[in-house]
Parts: sequence; structure tokens; C-alpha cells
Amino acid sequence: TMAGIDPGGTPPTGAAELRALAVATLEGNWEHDHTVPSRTLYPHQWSWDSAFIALGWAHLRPDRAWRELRTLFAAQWADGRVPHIVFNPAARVGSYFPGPDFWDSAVADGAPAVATSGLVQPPVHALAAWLAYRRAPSATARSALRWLYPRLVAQQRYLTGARDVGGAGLAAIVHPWESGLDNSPAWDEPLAAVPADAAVLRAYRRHDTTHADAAHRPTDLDYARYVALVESYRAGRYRDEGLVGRHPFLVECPLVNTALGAAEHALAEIATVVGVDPGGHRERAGRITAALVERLYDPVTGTFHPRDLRTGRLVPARTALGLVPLLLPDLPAGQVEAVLTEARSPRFGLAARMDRPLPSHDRTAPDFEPLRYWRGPSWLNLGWLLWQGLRTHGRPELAAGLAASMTALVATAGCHEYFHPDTGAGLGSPRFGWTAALLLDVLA
Ligand code: 9YW
Repeated sequence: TMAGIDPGGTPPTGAAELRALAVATLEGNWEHDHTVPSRTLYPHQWSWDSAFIALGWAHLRPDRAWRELRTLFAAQWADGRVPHIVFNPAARVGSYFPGPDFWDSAVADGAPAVATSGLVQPPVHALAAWLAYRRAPSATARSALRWLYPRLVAQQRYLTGARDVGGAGLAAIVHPWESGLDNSPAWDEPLAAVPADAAVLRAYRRHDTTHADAAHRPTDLDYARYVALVESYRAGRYRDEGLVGRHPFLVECPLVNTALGAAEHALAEIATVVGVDPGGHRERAGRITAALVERLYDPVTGTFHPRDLRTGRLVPARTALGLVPLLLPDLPAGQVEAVLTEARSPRFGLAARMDRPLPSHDRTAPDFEPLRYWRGPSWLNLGWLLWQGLRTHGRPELAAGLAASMTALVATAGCHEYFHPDTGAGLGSPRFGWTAALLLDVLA
């Protein structure tokens, strides 16, 4: 059992009950052609949530896995970007901020008819599609892969083309939301350069803090800067040309770029199924991994960091982002060892028997906050990414230890959005889609 999680000695919920809880969560969040991350907090479709959730559906109802991804990619822009939010026109107006009016995606050339945001999220879709196919191969799955393949390729082309602001073959993010780890300490330094004060926010009303404890969410100053960054990107009609001269936040994120490389590996597999030569994908995967090591690995700290393109420097914070490159099958042995050392250190506590859940930030850092969102709490998607990496690099004992810790979190607290990194208490939304989906994958 995990220290602090099970003080009453309650027996852990059995695998069948856990599975039933995850199934009920996904069923409850299903919304005719996609799955909402949470009924209370997030009433639309989110990009990387849908990838994780599709993998969950592959264990239950593969038809929904493919439906989920098709709905998302139907909202892909002409330039190949997959928007991080696809708005559900049937959702209650004003139920989420920033909503469709704020994004105003119609200002962009090549935006789809449906309202979306103009940002992206980590491109984990090709990997999810490949794993979903492997889990439930069928004629339907093959035709879904055939439909998805050119769209996944276009997504890669966008990220390695228009978004290669640094010119080294990696994608730059233009907003912390694009990393998926909104208020990670990784973004504090580059965000501090974004001109905004809390007054910007007075023109808007946040909704997240009416559904979740404000102390567990990003601060108002964070939100003021998030809004200012969207306003900057939107003012340029979400175009990427000339970003260096006009946009105040440009960062190469280890998670986004790991997903980018993992996507090329997955596309090589998918290409074989759909009857296309996989060679180009393997070559591009190799180039992305090499660029990631070259640009985001710091031999002094022995971990990966974001690179701030405005200053040219690596961001010093050691967050869970630094562990994610383990997902890359072609990560060189030296970096594999370094990531394992970092993960097993007291900062993250990975072990064959974990006494506490994997945190999202270095738990020895002065800015570690156990309750605040991506600044400390434990998230199942980060655990899942590391779990995949451990299995890819032949560390089954550590993978099993991490899986047991992830399972214990849900067994004790339910399918929460995130968890207290010491006690395992559930935080944020109580019925969260990717927690349920990834638990199903880990239990399988
Ligand atoms: C928000 C939906 C999204 C996730 C992000 C997470 C959060 C939106 O929720 O962002 O309003 O804070 O940070 O990773 O995709 O689950």
C-alpha cells in the first residue's frame, strides 16, 4: 500500500471494480461523437485528451476510439494544425472560458467551419492511434487508420514546418497551454517576459475557479498572461510567419517534441498497415530525437529542459517534462540512463515499490506546490508516458512499480483529474476522462 493513502486499512478496490469505475467514467463523459475531459470543468473536445481517451475506448468500444479521433481531425485546419479545443456548439454558452467568441477562429485562413481554438497540444495522436489499432485490429480499424494517416502526416508537417521557429527541426510552442502543462514551473521564466497585469483579466470572467478550488488552479496573473498571449497570436490571425518579431512566448518543449518524435515512429508502423513506405518516418524520427538531445538535454543537470527561444537559454526548472523523452525508442543510452537517474532521485521517487505517487514537479524544489495543478500534483497521463518509456527501454520492474502506484491512486480516490503527490487525495474534476482511459490501458 502507499504511505498516507490508505490510513484506515481499507482493502484496495479489486481490478474488476476499478475497471467498472473507469468504464462508467468514460461512458458518462461520452458526448455523441467525442468524449469531454470532464462534465463540470471542460464541456468541449480537447486534443490530447482525445488521444488518451481513444486509447481507453480501444479497450471497450473500439468504434468510439475511431469516432473520437475522426471528430477531432475533422476540425483540423488547412495548414495541418489540430486545434487544442474543438467547441461543442451544443454546450451551454459561457460554460468555459476562453470560449469560441474569444478565440474567434474565423479570423484565420483555413480554419474549419466548426469553432476551435488556434493553439495545438502535444501530438500524441499517432501513438494513440497505433496503440489503439494494436489493441483492437479489425477492418474498421484499418480503414480508420487509412483516413487518419494523411491527416497525422499533415499535423507533423505543420509542427516541423511553420512551427520550427528555432530552425533546428523542433517545434516551438507559442503558449503554455500548448504544452498541456499550463502552469508548470517550466513556463515561469519565459512567461515573466510576457507583458500583462491582472487588469487584463477584468474584461473577462474565469469559470474554472467556480468549479474547482482556486488554490488548486493557475493564478489570476497566470491567466492574465495566457489571455495576453492568445490576443497576440490572434492579432496575427494565428499565422506563424514572423513570430520572432512579434510574439513574446516561443519555447521548445521536451514533451511536445518527444510526442513529435514518437509520432514519427508510430507513423512508420501505421504506414506499413496502410501500405505506404515507412522509411521517411523512421528517418524523421531519428532527426527529431537527435535535435531533442542536442537542444534540450543539459549534461550538467542530466535532464531535459525547455529551450526559451527568446533568450536562447534552457529553463532551469526540473519538472516532469524532463522525464518524458524516455518515450523515444531511439533515445541514446546515455540519456536513457540520465532520465532513469533523475526519475529515481528524491525529486521524482520512481521505484519498483513507490511510496508516493509520481509528482509533476521536482518535489525538492522550493516552488513545488502539492495542490496546484501542474506544479506538483500527480497526473495519470505523465505517469502513463513514463510507463510507456520504461517498457520501451526494458525496465519492467520500474514500469510495474509505477503502474501499481497509478492504480492505487484511482483505487483510493477515484478517477480524479489529478492527485495530491503525498497523500494521493483526489483533486480537480472527480470524473476525468484520461484518468479513466489510461487506467484501463495500464490494467490491461
Ligand atoms: C484549462 C482538458 C485540459 C487539458 C490540459 C489541462 C487543462 C484547460 O485541461 O487545460 O482550462 O485549464 O491543463 O492539459 O488538456 O483536460
